Amino acid sequence: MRPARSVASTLITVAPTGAESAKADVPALPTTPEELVETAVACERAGAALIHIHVRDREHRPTLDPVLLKEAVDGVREATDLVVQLSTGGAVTDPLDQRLTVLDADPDSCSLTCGTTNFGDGVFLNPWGFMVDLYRQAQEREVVPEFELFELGHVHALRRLIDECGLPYGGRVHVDFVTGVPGAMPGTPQALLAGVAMLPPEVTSWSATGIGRAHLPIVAAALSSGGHLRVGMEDNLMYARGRAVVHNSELVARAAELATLMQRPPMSTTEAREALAVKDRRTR
Ligand code: KMH
Ligand code: ZN
Repeated sequence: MRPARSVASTLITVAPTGAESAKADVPALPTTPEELVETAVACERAGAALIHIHVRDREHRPTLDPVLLKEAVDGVREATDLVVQLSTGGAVTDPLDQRLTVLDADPDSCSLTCGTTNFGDGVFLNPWGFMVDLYRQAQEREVVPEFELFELGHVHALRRLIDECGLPYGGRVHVDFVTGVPGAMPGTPQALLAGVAMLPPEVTSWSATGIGRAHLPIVAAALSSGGHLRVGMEDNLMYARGRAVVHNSELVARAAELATLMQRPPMSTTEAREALAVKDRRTR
C-alpha cells in the first residue's frame, strides 16, 4: 500500500439497498427500479462515485433474476456516470452457481468476498473454488472486482488469490473492509487497522464500512488512515441516535462533508474510473 499521505481525495461508495432489510420495515429503502435510479442520481450529486447494487423483485424481495439485474445496471448507467458494481454476495440463501451469473449483466465492477464468514445468525458462503471461478470469470469479462474483507483471514486469502490468479482486469486492486457484521471482524479502528497492516503490496486502494453503530467510527478511522468510504442503507439504517436515515444521499452528503473537512474531498466519477481502472461501458 502507498502511504496514507498520498491519498488526496476520497472514493465514496454508496450501498443503498442490500439484501437484509425488508421494505415493509424500512420504507425508505430503494427497492424498485425507479427508486434505485433516483437514489443513484441523488447520491452522485451528493458525492458518490461508485454504487454497490443489490436488486429486489417486484415484491421487494432480494433477487438474482438476470433480467432485473440487467435492468438495474442499464438504468443506473443511463442516468449517471457512477461506477456500477453488482453484488455477487446476494443474500445468504442464494446458491453459488446463481451468484456467478451476476456477471452476465455486464457491470463495471463486482464484489468478490474473500472467504466464508459468520453473518449474524447465518453463514455467508464463499468457498475457495467459488472465489477462483468468480475471479477468473471477472478477468475474462473485463469486470473489476472489489475484494470484500469481512475477516482478517480474508486478507490472507486475497494474497493467495493474487498469487494463484494474478491481477484483476486493469491491474488495480481495490478492497473494502466490511466491519461490524455480528460474528465477523468487529467494527473498531483497531481491527480495521490490523487488516490494513496486512494488505498485500498489490493493493492500490482500500475502503471501509462499519455496520450499524460502527458506521461513524469507521468513517473517521478510514479518513484518518488513507482509506476510502462506503456508506448506505445496506450497512446502516440510522443517521444519528434516534433518527432513521430518510434517504441514502444524506449518508453520502455527510461522508462528503467529513472527507472535505479532512482535506480529502470526494473523488469525481472520472477520477474513480481511473483509480479503479474500470472499462468504460457507458453508451451516452
Ligand atoms: N448480503 C450479504 C450476504 C456482497 O454484496 O458481495 C453479502 C453481501 C456482500 O452483501
Ligand atoms: Zn452487498
